Amino acid sequence: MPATTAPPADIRPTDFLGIDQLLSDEERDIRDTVRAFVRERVVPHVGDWFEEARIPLELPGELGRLGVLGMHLEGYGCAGATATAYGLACMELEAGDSGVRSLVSVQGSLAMYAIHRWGSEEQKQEWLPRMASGDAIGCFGLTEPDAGSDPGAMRTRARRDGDDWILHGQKMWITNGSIADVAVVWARTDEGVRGFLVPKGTKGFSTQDIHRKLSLRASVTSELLLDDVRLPAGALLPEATSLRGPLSCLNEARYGIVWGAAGAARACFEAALEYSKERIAFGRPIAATQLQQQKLASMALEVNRATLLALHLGRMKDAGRLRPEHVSMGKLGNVNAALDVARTARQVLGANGVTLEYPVIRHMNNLESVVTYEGTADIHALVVGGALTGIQAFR
Ligand code: TGC
Ligand code: FAD
Repeated sequence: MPATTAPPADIRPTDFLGIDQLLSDEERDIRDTVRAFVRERVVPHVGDWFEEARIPLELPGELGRLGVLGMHLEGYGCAGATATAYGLACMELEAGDSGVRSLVSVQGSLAMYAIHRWGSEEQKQEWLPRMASGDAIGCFGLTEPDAGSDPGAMRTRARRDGDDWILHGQKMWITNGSIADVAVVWARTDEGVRGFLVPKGTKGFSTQDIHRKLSLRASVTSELLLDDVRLPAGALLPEATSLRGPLSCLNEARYGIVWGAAGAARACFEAALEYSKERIAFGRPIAATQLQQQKLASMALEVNRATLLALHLGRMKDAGRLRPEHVSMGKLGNVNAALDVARTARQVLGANGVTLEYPVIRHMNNLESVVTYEGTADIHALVVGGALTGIQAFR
């Protein structure tokens, strides 16, 4: 048997660099509260939800009581927490499952943020308190079958008809679509891209769930069909008048993903570390082999690096210095890192790594959606490349 030594007293394998010490007491409290919720309410069940391709409908209410829905927004029943605290919550939620973090991101950073930032006072009063408590669910319809990375190519159109608007088109890949009480729908108009609030049950508005996903299965993904939907003037988000409206919401959600990806990576690393110490091959724990230690060291490095990057962006956001290009670098770096960690961890688990008995392949598959939605890795590389060179390479 190989010689063993106790780890140095001031090194914790699950927080190698002591990043915990960079958080305030209040931030640690929020993080620990969300972590306890995830351990009790998500981790024991999420393998089944993933297998059954469902998310329990009680969960939004529970997340509302936990205080994480729109937690970084001010007023209207929202907690008004710091960006860093919100990020820590996203990290813990995604350590459970990307689908649960997605539910919270779409609700708080996309649908609620759109109303909070671009809506009228009446719209805020009507929707935000109910959305913060989880009594009403929102979704965010930007992507279309032929307009994903390039939302400016959208075909969904809204035209004025007297005081009303008539909305026609189709949205695709919409998280929470069929369970949403209100859809924030972006459409082309004669006045530029505008946003509309479409309540569930509005005549001409229907949804169709997308099935057979092998990623983000504990999350509802739908198509939204808008067949000459008549909406009153009060459904228009009055303050958003161009693509800047929806893109500003994406900054918020992408910021949460920077943290969330670090959480998914951490969960995979911890599963691999534990497994490697217990699994015996050739008469010794696989953790005693140089090849597995190299994998563990590289995963620990990526998890610590991703967490530090997320925390740095959080501090920048709280100081009002965070630009969309910074968020792009964070999303690009942390999701790619999380994918690397998940794939490495899956190998450490051998055959057990391909089952839902362990969290790793679930995270690995989920991260294929995370690297695609909210701007693909290519798109974020081009945003960073544009900022570095001053040359836009999209077109
Ligand atoms: P471009 O001409 O550059 O800009 C149009 C207007 O938007 C402004 N702008 C931004 N504003 C705020 N934040 C940003 N990140 C912004 N980027 C651009 C820009 O200043 C301009 O404003 P104005 O006032 O002059 O009109 O736009 P473009 O058509 O060239 O596109 C740029 C590009 C490619 C970066 C953008 O289209 C993009 O980000 N594409 C990716 C699309 C995307 O991320 N879709 C996500 C859909 S939602 C989703 O995936 C939810 S996943 C659910 C979950 O989290 O679970
Ligand atoms: P495309 O844009 O067709 O891209 C295909 C490939 O081409 C990608 O690899 C891309 O990087 C590459 N590419 C595109 N343009 C360029 C370029 N200029 N240079 C180099 N390469 C390029 N959308 C919403 O609006 N709301 C939601 O709630 C939502 N939830 C989602 C949930 C899930 C599970 C998934 C998978 C997607 C969701 N989306 C949602 C959609 C998501 O935002 C889009 O899938 C994403 O923006 C990419 O668009 P696309 O799939 O059409 O890919």
